[in-house]
Amino acid sequence: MTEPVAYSVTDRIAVLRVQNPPVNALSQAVRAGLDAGLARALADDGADAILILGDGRTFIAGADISEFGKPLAAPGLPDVVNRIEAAGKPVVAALHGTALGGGLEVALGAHYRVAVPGAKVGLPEVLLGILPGAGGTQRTPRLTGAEAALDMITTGKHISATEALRIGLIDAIEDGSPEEAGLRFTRRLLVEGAGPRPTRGIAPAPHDPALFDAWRAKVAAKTRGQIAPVTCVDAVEAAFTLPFDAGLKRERELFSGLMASPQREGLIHAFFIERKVGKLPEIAGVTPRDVAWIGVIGGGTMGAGIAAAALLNGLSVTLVEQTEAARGAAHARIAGILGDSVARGKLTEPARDTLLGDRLTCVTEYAALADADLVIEAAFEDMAVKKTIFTALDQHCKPGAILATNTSYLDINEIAAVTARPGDVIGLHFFSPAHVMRLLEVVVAEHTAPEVTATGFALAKRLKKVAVRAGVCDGFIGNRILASYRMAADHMVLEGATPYAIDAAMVDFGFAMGPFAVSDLAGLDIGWATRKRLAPLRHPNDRIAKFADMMCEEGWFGRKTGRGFYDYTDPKRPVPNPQVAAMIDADRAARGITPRAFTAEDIQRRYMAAMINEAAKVVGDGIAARPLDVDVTLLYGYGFPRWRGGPMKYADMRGLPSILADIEAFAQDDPHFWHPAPLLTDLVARGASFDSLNG
Ligand code: T1G
Repeated sequence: MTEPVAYSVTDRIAVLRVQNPPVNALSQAVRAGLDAGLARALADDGADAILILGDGRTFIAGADISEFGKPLAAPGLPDVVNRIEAAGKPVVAALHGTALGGGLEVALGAHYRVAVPGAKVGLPEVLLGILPGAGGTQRTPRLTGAEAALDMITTGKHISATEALRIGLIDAIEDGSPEEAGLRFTRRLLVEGAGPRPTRGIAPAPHDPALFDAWRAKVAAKTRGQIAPVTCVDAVEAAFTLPFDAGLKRERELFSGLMASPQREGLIHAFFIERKVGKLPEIAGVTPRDVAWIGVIGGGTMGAGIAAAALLNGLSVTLVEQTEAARGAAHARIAGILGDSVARGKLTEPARDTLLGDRLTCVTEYAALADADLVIEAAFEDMAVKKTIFTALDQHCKPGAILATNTSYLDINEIAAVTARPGDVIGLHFFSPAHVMRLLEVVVAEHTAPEVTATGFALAKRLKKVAVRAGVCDGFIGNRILASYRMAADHMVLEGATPYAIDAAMVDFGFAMGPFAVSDLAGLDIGWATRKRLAPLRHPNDRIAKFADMMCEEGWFGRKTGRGFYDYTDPKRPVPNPQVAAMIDADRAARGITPRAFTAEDIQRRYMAAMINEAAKVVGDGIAARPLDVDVTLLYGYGFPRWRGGPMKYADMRGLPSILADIEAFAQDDPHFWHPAPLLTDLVARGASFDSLNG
């Protein structure tokens, strides 16, 4: 076994090389190794300086997150960093890859920092619901001043070596390997006779309380509902109000408080499931097919968004539309999206021109797709339309080309059956706007080959999306669960809650938007079409709200028509549409309902019960492989608050018996809608959690 920290001496410089793949996380063994290496270097008469660097792809990416929640094994990181800082010989950290969290804190304990050009640094603890707990909140502002430190620590963003140099966080950027760069820099220090330079010795700027109040207000508004970001401001402020050691103590207290919070638990869950979601036995070791050139059928909002996402990530695109006019409109739509990227500084004008000129072709002939590696159909949601398209694709596309549909609910098995290659057919369900939303449901049909599924996941990675495996059913994972909690929201309106109270309660819960505001944004005509489509399949006892139909009959389709549940006369400040209440009243009256009051808690409990119950059915039916697939879907596609970890994690943390009790109580009033999911009942009976099924 390799040692976690290797020791060697070159040119009278002791090199401590951290070797803990894949990211050199600061496990107990690495902390102990750094401590031992430091002691050895200090006692080594052959070493005049000490260089810390990381082996492999990165410097140290932070504390070992998998140790969180377990008892802390000595030595603690703050002590290790303090001992590095107290060293009597100059200590240099040579950074490459990503020096993050505790990794950067080790570097801040060192007396000098040099980075190779591509290196990035950051203090991303806030994204895990905590704060830098090994001196980062005290040392960073001593080097960079308050503003830059607050910006890094409250956002968790990674910054480039150039930016780190500009703000004073590092001392130099040097070419070469981290070892070459580090040795060259350290040799120079020794020649200059530079000695230890502890960061704690730097006097912070005078305290400006107004600055911190302003940051607290700004951060609270931006990260509504979260406790870590504002606590980060408090910790940084301590660097300006307390002596160094007292500041460290304050940081530790605030850190421990956050470590114990449920938000930390939710965020760490989110971190790990995001990495686990693509690990599926069916594609383990399966080599994906090469995809360099994709075809897109349909240049509407969805098709254009998919094409733009592909172009922005290095793929060539051929888009097929039906008419010359539609072809031109599609090209203009894609050009518009790429133009936005230029405006936001994400793309240069020449790069955009190359993409539009050389990488994108918009045509009206399927024959142009003969050499495409993968085609994504994003046409009108109608089975007959899809069948016609897939028949044509099957004729025109080369053998081995993957034929994907972006349908959001249609039966992909039925679509695949019109081709002679059902093994090559798959669902790739993007979310609108497709170049922005990170979620991709990879819908695996009955005959989809594992290689094709693996290609779906590889494509998602290429497009910087998070892919979730879903099975075929109406709505797959996300929209099927949405249909259920959306229905529960409509029922609450029929019984007496206002759409606005429901939206407010769910925003208060942590959602980015409430369900009615979301419907307005998506377009009320979408729900209307769904209700019409499903009408023949409904049971007579289904309670389908009529008020939304009445609104659509008025031509109110939400934001795009200026009116829906809200009035968008001032698009920045929507207000409740005053005419909606009368429609809801009419719907209630027709059903003989006397409205009753709902508290925010009533709303949240019922909404979450519907979501969790349907999610448990989705897992039980095998549509989602594991509860974590539901969590990732809701986090990345439906605005679920990340700090709650996802609906299944939320259910586990609240306790499954409590969720089941709510569902059973609702079933007393409405036995037609509420049926406890067998999986949930089973887990409660066994005293088990959803997480126990995550593997
Ligand atoms: N601890 C444990 N495992 C980690 C890890 C970590 N810090 N970082 C990554 N991994 C695992 C990850 O689960 C995956 O495992 C593999 O490494 C590759 O990761 C005291 C308290 C470094 C930018 O928040 O941002 O320091 O799936 O797939 O895309 O103040 O990982 O292969 O089994 O993400 O190249 C602060 C978190 C900790 C950094 C690399 N640090 N990591 O991205 O690979 S808190 C972080 C990342 C702290 C101190 C505090 C990224 C990355 P597996 P990957 P990548």
